[in-house]
Amino acid sequence: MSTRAIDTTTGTGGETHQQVGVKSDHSDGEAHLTTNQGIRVSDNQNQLKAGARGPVLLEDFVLREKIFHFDHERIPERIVHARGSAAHGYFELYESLSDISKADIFQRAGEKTPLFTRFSTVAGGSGSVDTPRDVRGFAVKFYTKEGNWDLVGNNIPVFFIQDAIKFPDLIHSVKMEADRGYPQAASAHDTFWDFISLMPESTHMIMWAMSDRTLPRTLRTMEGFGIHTFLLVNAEGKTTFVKFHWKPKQGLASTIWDETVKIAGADPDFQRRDLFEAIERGDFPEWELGIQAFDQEFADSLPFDVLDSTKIIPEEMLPVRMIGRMVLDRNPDNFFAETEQVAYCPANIVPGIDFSNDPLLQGRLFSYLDTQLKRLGSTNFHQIPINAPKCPVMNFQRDGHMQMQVPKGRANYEPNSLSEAGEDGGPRECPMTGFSTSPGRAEEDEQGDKLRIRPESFADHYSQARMFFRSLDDAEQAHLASALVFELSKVALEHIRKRVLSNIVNVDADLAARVANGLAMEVPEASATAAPIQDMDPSPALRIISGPRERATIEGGKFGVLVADGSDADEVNALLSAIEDAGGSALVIAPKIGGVTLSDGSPLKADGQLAGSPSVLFDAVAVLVSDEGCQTLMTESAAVQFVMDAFGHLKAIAHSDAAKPLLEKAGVKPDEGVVAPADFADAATKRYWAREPKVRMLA
Ligand code: HDE
Repeated sequence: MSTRAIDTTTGTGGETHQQVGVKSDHSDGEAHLTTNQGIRVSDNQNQLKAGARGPVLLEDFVLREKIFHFDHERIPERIVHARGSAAHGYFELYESLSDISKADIFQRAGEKTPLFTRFSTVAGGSGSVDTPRDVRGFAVKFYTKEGNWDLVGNNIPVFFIQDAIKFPDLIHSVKMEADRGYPQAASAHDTFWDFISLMPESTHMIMWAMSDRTLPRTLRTMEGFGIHTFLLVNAEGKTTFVKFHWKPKQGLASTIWDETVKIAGADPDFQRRDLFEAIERGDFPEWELGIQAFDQEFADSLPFDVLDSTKIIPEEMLPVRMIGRMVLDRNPDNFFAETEQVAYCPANIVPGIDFSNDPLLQGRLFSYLDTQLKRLGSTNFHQIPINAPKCPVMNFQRDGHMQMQVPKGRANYEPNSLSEAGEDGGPRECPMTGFSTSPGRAEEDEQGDKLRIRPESFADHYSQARMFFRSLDDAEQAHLASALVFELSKVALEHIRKRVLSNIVNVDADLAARVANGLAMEVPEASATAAPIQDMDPSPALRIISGPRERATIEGGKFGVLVADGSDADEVNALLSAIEDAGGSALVIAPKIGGVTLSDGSPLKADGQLAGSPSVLFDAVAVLVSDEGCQTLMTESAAVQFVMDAFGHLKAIAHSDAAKPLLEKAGVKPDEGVVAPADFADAATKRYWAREPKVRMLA
């Protein structure tokens, strides 16, 4: 056998260097592939061996360095919120808030502050799908002139627990079960519902979690909330309670459960892709930042405690005042360096903002710093570019793993008097402008005996759960009831199902009856309550469907236009233009990715191949086919399913006359959402909820 070496780099070396090379700034201006020590690499295809077929030599530092680095590429994923997507952007203030906060970010109308926002699911691992039924994280890092302010919230305004000490139990119960390692990214299993059934304080959050809120259509069509009550502090030291809200300019939209499940298979990265592509095409998502600001007197007038994170203040009681907007206008350059390494922490606040005594918030203040050390491996994680403040950082904290800074001077302690000797004594405290904790915090009961106790004012676990359920539109109530039936049907232990039902009886007897019926179980006795349940006024602002913020536009949406050879050229081109003119994205779906030949002989390229582009990926669809095209597609189950799902998911469907047989085969019954192509742009702004009882049995 020949032992002659083969040069596999010939002809491909240059390209390979361009693609994978670390750019090095050598004088000839070329991008040369180098080692991490800056040594140019001559061959990136072959190890150094003793003879062409011999063993590898230990002296091959190029190989050793490359494999060593690869072996260590992974870092621990976040214990919660591991799956996330992020973008850069800015916050723009509408009007000065100097009357209530001295925070620099809130002083000058029109001023922009850079930020980085990460959205996430909670329970699944970093490689899990984007669309489980799950709460979404909504974390914003504002790089203010006074340091970083992190508003680390969720897309739901309440939380499962009132006290941080229960968080590890909550998360253990929802994650994969301890012995079997499944299910991944799902709350529909015994341990989660066991824990929930034993924690009646979670009932309000459970109503939200089982509602359409946990099935956001995209990350762009969901709200965000700071959840806890925070404090704003003005220049005179006066404090005001505040709750933060993010309201999407895109409107609120969710998916239908069956659709969500199918999206998970069709495109596990559905929401990540949607956010990235929207920003890539210049369709920058926006949210308004709103506040509910109130004083102690207002807090005292409420029938619940503003320090209890299982409660909201309904917008009808205290309107949300919009104070600025967030625009996400730039995708990360590198997913790991930015989205993965970003380290949020609710303890990152700036002068003019302060914490309340919410026991959930207080517990979080410790957790995040601690977890970053585990995850990022060094106390110097704040020096990673995505975490580094955009204002000067000067102190005497020194050394540690991966120290990137080179502090100068003799003094690394404070106080010191080296400046008196003409040397640089380093930074000093700033009593006037530095962060100082608001002393009164405007709350009573601050001092007292050391107690492990839950205040009486936290005892009402059902009134707001009831208010939330009763505020929803009929269709949303039915989705919620059906979600409970679905989840509890996955709970094998009957005593757990029964205990959940007992808690639900306290929320609403009708809801409990519907869920019990869906499970073929008796409605049990209501569980004991720690406080009387109050009938609060419904809050229509909590609705998605027919609520004040329901999405009603095709702007920023994605629409699938199914074509085949022979589709009418005028009809297709007119529809594609109408969608684009209205600000939507029209995607041509065809049996083959190479495209089709239209009726006038012109070629039309496809954006997606039919089998890989089911209608769940689109906000509405059109089927524009000729008689012949229709006959062909009727023998293709993906085409029938395309239409059947669009109809079942209550989407608008535009169709050519010739497409009728395909629609009939897919079980489409004409209604106001089934339209001629010319009416599509109007029809596709919404879903057709009235169709739902005809296509689905809901609890
Ligand atoms: Fe978190 N949470 N959390 N959390 N949380 C984390 O920090 C924790 C809670 C939230 O995109 C972790 O960096 C405790 C409420 C978001 O990187 C960890 C408690 C809310 C994110 C942690 C809570 C949140 C996290 C895991 C009970 C809504 C993702 C990785 C008191 C207001 C941020 C990390 C991102 C992440 C702890 C409760 C939101 C372990 C102990 C309530 C959006 O530190």
